[in-house]
Amino acid sequence: NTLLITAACLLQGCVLSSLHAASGESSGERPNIVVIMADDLGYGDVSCNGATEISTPHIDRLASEGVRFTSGYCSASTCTPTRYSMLTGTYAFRKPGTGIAPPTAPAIIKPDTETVASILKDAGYATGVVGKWHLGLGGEDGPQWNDELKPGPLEIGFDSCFLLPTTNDRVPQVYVQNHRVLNLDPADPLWVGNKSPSPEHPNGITNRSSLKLDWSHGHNHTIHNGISRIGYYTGGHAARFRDEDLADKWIEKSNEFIEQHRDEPFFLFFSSHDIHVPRMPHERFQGKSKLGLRGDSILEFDWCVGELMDTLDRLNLAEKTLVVLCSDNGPVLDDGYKDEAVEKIGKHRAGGVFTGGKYSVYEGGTRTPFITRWKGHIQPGVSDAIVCTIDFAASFAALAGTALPEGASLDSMDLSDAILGGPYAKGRDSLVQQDNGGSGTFGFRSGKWKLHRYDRKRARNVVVEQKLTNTPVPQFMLFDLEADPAEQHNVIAEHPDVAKKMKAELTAIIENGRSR
Ligand code: NG6
Ligand code: CA
Repeated sequence: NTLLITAACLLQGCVLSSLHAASGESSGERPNIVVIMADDLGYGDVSCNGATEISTPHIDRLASEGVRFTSGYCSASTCTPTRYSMLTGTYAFRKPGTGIAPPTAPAIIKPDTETVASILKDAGYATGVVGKWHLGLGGEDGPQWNDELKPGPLEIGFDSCFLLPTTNDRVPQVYVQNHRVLNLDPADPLWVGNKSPSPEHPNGITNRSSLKLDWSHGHNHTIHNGISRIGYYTGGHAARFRDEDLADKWIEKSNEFIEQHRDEPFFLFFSSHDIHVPRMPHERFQGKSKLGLRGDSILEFDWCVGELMDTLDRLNLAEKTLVVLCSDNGPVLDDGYKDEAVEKIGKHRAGGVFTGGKYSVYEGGTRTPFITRWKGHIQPGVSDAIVCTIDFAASFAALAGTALPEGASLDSMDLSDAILGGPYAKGRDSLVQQDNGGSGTFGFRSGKWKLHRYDRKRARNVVVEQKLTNTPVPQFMLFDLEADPAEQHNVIAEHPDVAKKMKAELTAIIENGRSR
C-alpha cells in the first residue's frame, strides 16, 4: 500500500512539475487576454454546467479545452457594480454611486483610476473594449452626446472602444466609437433625458399596440425598433442601430481589434449585451431554442464565443491567448418585457442548482459560468477553487509580469495560479457578494459557509422561475453550501459561533476599506 501511494505521489509530482513548466508564468510568456463577459447569463444556462434544455456547443468547447470553475463568481448581482469592481479590482460597495447607471450617468470610474486596462496598457498591452459599457460617460454634466463623450474608457486605460453606451434597454440605441457617437448627423442632434420632451412624444404607453415586443414593467418610454425603453431620446436617427445586429457588430469590431494587434500583447474586453432585455437576437437565432427569445439570445452569445475562438485559431493566437468567460450577474426571466422567458422555461434551471438570480445574494445571483482557456498552457479540467471577476486586476497583472500600482485594486487577489488551472491552486478563502449596492445586502462566502446579511430584511428574485418579487427574510442567515448548495436550510441557530465569526469578518472587510 505504502509503495503504491509513493508511486502515485511520484507520478503525480512528475505530472505536476511538467504542468508547471508548461505554464506561462514559469516560461515567462505573457498571454494576450480576452475577457468575454455575458450579461445576465446564469450558471445553469450553459450545457457544460449541466443545462439539458439548451445546447451551447461553443462555450462547451471552450470549457473542454480549459478550466471550468464550479465556484466562479462576479462580485455583484447587477451589472454596473460588477463591471466597476471587475475593472478596478475594488469592491463597488466601497464607492457610492456604483449601482445600475441611468442613461444620463457621468463616468463612474474617474479618469486616471487604475484599472485592468491601465495596468495592462502600462505593461505594454494594446487595450480595447467592445460592447456594453454601462459605467457612465462624460464629466459632472453627464454625456454630451453631440460632442466629445469623455471621460470614458479611453481615460481609464483603454486605447480604443466601440460601445453600447448604457444598456440595450436604456436610451439611446447608438454606438459610441472612442469619443463620438458613430454616424451622428450634426443636422439631427441627439437629445437624451429622463422626462418626455413633449406631450406628443410617442412612448410605450401611448403607442403600446404598435410594439413588436411589449413591456411588462418599466420600459415604457421612448420607442425605437418597435421596443419601448428606459428613458427618452430624440434625433440621431442615422446613428441608431437595430437590436438584431448588435452581436454581429461586436464580432466585426472585435475581429478588427484582434487582427490589428495580432503581433503585440493585447487585452480585449468583449462585453456582450446578450442575454439582457430586450432580448432581440438576430433573425437567424429567433425561434431556434425551445426557451423563447431568452434561449435564442443564449444561442447568439454562444455563437459569439465560437466566432472569437475561430478568429484566434485563424490568426494562430489560441496558444498565445488566455480567454476568460464570465457573466456580470446571475439570471432573471421577466426583467421587464413580455418575451415568454417565464412561460417557456419548462425544465430549464437558469441558475442550475443554485437559488436566486440577478438582484440577489443567494448563490445564483453571482455564481455564474466561469471558464478559462489558454491552449497549451492550461491543463483542461474542472476546478472548485473560488475565483471572482474582481480578481482579474491582480491576476492579469501577475500574468503580464507587472506589479499592481500602489493603492490600486484594494480587493483583487492574484489568483493567476487558479486561473491557469494549477492543481494546487487554492483560490480565495472568502468572497463578499453584493446586490445592486446601498441596501446593506451582502453575501459572504467563507469556505463551505455562506452568510447572508439583509439590513432591510428583504431579498429580491429568490425564485428565478417566477415573476420578479421581494421576499421577507431575517437580517442574517447561514447556509452550509457543501450540504446545501441550494441554500434552503438556514442553519444559523445551529452554528452561532460560525455566524458570529463571519459577521465580524464581513464587517471588518466592509469597514477596513480594503481586503488585501
Ligand atoms: C432595472 C431594470 C431592468 C434592467 C436592470 C439593469 C426596470 C423595471 N428594470 O432597473 O430591466 O435594466 O435595471 O440590468 O426598469 S443590468 O444587468 O444592467 O444591471
Ligand atoms: Ca447584467
